Amino acid sequence: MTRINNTVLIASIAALSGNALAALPTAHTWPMEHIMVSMDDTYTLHAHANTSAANPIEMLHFAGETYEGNASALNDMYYTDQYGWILDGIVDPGAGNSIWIELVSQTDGLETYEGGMRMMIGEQTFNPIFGTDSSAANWQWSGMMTHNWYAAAQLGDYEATYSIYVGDSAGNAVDGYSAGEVTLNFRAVPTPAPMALLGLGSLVATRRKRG
Ligand SMILES: [Cu+2]
Repeated sequence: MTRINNTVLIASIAALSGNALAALPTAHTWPMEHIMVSMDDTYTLHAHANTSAANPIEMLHFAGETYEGNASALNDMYYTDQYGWILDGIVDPGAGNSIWIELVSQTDGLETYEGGMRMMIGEQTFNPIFGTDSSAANWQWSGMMTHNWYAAAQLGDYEATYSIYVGDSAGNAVDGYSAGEVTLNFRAVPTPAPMALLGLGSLVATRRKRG
């Protein structure tokens, strides 16, 4: 009996992952890199990422993969969803307000699409945000861990600087709070050997850099 159950289970998983791989990008690159957003007792927001221009998040292109629906924006692009916005401690924007994140400046050619939890890629909108495709520069953050998708068509280094502020439901800054700022750094790197498809890509790339 156990044997039969296992066989059925394995067949179901194979069917599921087959569909998922055909339609949606996967969170290929690990670990998660969280942008910690906090508020101090003077109502000033802070945001911190453990990355820099010298230690950027890599954007990878996965040859042979194509994505459907809004995720097709990532087709033939170098991309990552490694960065995730997350609250650090208690952040209370006040009733009716929320945390907004607004693009201040970025390298030409960097694009952003709305993501979410990494385990729920099928639920994500992939809507263009932060000025991509003429979208608004500001984006209303739910306060839940959100891993947006960053993409670029060309190899190279990219960065984006954001203001993190308390806004009303329309995104207007609310008096009494001070904004924080953070810069995210990216590097679109050449596709490593097909091992990248097994999830070993970043390991190989790291070794090569140090070696
Ligand atoms: Cu995360």
